Amino acid sequence: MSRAVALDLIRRGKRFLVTCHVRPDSDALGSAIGLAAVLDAIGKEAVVFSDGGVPPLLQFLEGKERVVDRVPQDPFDATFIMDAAAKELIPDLPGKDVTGPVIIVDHHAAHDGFGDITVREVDACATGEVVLRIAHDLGQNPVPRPAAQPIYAAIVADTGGFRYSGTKAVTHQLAAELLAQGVDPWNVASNLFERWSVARMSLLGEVLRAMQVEDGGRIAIVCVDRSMMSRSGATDDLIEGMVNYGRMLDGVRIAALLWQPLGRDGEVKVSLRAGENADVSRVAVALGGGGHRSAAGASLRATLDDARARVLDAIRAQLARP
Ligand SMILES: [Mn+2]
Repeated sequence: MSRAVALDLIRRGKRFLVTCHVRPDSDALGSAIGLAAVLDAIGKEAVVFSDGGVPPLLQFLEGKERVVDRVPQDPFDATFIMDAAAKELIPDLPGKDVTGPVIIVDHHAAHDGFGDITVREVDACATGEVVLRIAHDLGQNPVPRPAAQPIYAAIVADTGGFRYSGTKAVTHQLAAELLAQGVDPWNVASNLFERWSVARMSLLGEVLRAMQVEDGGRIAIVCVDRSMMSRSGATDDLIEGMVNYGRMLDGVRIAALLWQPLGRDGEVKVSLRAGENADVSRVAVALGGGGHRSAAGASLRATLDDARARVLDAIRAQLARP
């Protein structure tokens, strides 16, 4: 329904701004570049804007050259914001006189409710899949070649390489369409899941050494202090995803990773992951944060030791629920 409204705006308009949430991941920026390539193919003009440009880890995306880090000040017929479920993740944009109506394109279940039009399709495994639906509606089937690689990267990233439960038969059908366009799957997969820096690998070593299991192996918890960060030479962004290693342990129902962000004294960030049949969103809410059933987080004002005790209490309370 909202997709129909967005399609109508596309058909009637000529010039579009396409952006995504700040600190973009592959789904966010891949979807933005992919949508812009679809708009090119139907004779529209599209500018891709990313706050801070293209992050180092996303330099492999084809079409990254078109990404600008400043919004042109002349008017657009509409602005698309890809993969943005929370208001605070929206980049700073000029006024409506420049952006035109703002269209949110997303697949997250939880949504703050902002933007003039929302194309939120929660049955899609990635925002990239929503872009493919838009492309097909616009008669671009198969999707044009320049859109294929960034959309493939979006889907592979958000399904964890076709592993998460959001992976459906249609996911593989769409992947087949993209590979048939000439996308190199190993180039995308190696850029998404390998090519680690020495600092990131060293940080993983610190995380694995510091990991502790509690409650007969049902909880894995690791505290990362600043000395571990500096020993490994890692920057804070490299902590992303490290909590997953706790969940890999057989028998672990909830994994937690606690760390101290640089320059924010007294603050502890908490990342939570749930195995099957566990729910970390309620643990996060109990700690003043939020998120999804399988992935959530919170931020505490505490020492690392106190934060660890509070997190363990909240996890135990959740696991004790019937
Ligand atoms: Mn996504």
